Amino acid sequence: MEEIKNRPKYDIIGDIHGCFDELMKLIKMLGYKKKGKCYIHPEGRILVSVGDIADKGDKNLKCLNFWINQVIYGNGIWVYGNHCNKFYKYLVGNKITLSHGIEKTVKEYQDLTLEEKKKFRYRFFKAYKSLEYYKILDEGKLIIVHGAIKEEYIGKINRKIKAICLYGDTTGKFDEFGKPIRNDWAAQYKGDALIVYGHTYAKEPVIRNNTVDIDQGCVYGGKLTALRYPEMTFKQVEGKEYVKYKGYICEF
Ligand SMILES: [Mn+2]
Repeated sequence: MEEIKNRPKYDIIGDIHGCFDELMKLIKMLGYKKKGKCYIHPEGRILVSVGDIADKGDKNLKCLNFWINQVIYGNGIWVYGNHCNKFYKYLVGNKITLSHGIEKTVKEYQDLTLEEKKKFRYRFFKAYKSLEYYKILDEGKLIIVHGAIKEEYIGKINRKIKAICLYGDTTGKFDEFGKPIRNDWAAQYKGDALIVYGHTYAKEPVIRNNTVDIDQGCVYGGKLTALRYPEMTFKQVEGKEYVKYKGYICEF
């Protein structure tokens, strides 16, 4: 017990995708309280997001604003997700396809006044530019990533690593739903660091070879999961079905 007491403690949240009500319910359940602009925990626990904070749900900007505050005011960790990255591209003026839920986030953003847009963009960039593709925590014992990472990539960064972090270990092939087919990287992982990731919708958290998938498809009527580290316990809330899931639900 003494060992756990002195270690940093994190509450790592799975893919939120605009499910603000569920997020609030979960963080209150975890014991976080609002102080100033962000939420803090009386025991000094830190909130962590595996990315994909917006798109598909009904309160996308609220979710982004929540994490922007957590990051800017120094009480949160968030790693890049593919959806976060797409919205960043939109905000800097790149041409993107308005599908897969981002059209909802863009609509919310477009409904802001000019002044609000300017303020939001400034805050988003400020937070976003401070983020990383994967985050090494607890002296290398814990890695947070959105899609996937391989043991030999930890501590390095290049184009290929960025892509695997955002999109998972994709094969370049697509299934009949049009979703990229991914390699089962977690099945091959042999590292000592615990890797906590999202991006792959599974009914319940999947624990394999020191990896944990905490994307339980909240926005598809699944659950929003928090993994408490280092205790390795889960807290979950039920999600509403904001959008129908088309594809295979990962089952192990
Ligand atoms: Mn994703």
